Amino acid sequence: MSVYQFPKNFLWGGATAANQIEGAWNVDGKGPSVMDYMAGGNRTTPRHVTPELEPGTFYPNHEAIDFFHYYKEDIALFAEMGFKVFRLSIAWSRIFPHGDETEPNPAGLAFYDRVFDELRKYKIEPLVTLSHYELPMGLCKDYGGWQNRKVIDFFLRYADTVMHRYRDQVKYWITFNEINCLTTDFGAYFGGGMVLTPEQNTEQIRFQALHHQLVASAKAVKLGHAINPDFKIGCMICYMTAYPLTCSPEDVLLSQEFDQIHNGIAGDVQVRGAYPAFTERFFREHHVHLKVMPDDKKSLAEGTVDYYTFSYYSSVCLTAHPDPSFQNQGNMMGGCKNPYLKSSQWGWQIDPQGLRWVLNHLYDRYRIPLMVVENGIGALDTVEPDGSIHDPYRVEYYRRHIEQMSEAVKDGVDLIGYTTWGPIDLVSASTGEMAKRYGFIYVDKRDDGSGNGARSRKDSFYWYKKVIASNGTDLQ
Ligand code: BGP
Repeated sequence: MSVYQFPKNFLWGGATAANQIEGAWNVDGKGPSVMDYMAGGNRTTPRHVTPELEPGTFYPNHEAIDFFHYYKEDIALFAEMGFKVFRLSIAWSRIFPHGDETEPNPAGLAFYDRVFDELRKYKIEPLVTLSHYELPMGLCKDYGGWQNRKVIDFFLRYADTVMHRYRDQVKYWITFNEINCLTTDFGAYFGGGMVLTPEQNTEQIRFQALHHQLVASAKAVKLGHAINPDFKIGCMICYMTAYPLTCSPEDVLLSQEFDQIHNGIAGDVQVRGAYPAFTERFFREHHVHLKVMPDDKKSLAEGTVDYYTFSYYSSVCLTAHPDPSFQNQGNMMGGCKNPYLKSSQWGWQIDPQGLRWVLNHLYDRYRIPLMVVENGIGALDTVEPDGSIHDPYRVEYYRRHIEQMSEAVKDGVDLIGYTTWGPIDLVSASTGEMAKRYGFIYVDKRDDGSGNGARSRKDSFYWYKKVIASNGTDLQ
């Protein structure tokens, strides 16, 4: 077994999002976010958005796992595992309930005071995402979400408010979760807060919304650095890893283009401060005509990030082969199955070496510190009669990914942290299920909302504790 070399102050921890854990969706003045209008689904039935809240419909994010009331207990459990960092998001609609108010909601701000105080008690560094798929519903309904440029100013008012308020409690910030999901159909509602029919869901609309988010992100970075020069502010990319299915040059070029468009555009703009060269041709050939304001270029150039963070779960293969039997073989991102990889119960291919590939690829490209802020496996867990939960599949998934991260560190990559998704069971973003469990901590809650909410430690809880205590050297 090789010697692992994670840096001494490596940030080990876990990651969550407000809408997937907090619940209390309308408590203390909170307004609804776009996720509060999403009904539950499952692996085969997609979630759907209801135009209004329907009395008979179950909305899993309304209660989630009630972190709003359990935060002390949950943070104590994170501390018991030895967390150095906890990634959470601030629910924008807890602070600005409708989104366009001029004054924030004091009770919403006070909630995060309590959470940050609790983290500080255990010396756990908060890593705060400003926007994690949770645009206030008011901005979706009245403004059409991120396709409307006015949303930039509402976002900046919100960012300014929370960055001032928590300037001494939070050092690490992320502007937008998985900002690049707007390059896919899936991103229109999740990332863009836009309710669109399939005909309206065009690249024109989504890339315009992405442009607005990129400008908003850059301005928030500049603003944050002015509020506290010690802030570290990062971008967050859903790393869509796509290999060529064969060594045919067509397949190789196709996967390169996929990487450029889906990962490269948002990454380059946020790290390098400008759209990459390949965008121009892509926009021209895809009839995307961005409305860019005179100052946008300057704003993007002035708001480059301090570090690059990303989520990594799986990989797919792509082929230019026209035979439809090669296409869409059951992966979430589309693409083809990789014959060398196994999949999770939800069909996500498990590819630990892909993580090493991505880390090297990103560090070669950007030369700034990297953080893996989401990585994990959604799985069905069984509670034994004595209450224990044996989850060797989860331990195996993490062990293999951490081994590959350590290889990347030895390759010379400047990797500063790792937050697993999610350290505690939470509502799945794509399916709304609780059954798709990610946690080291089990939550007694089912897909229909039943359950008493009690927390318990799975086997993986003790394993991750050992990993952190040994700074990633003891993975057995
Ligand atoms: C990422 C999101 C998270 C999270 C995760 C797992 O794309 O940033 O919010 O949910 O995926 O996905 P899911 O919950 O659909 O299993």
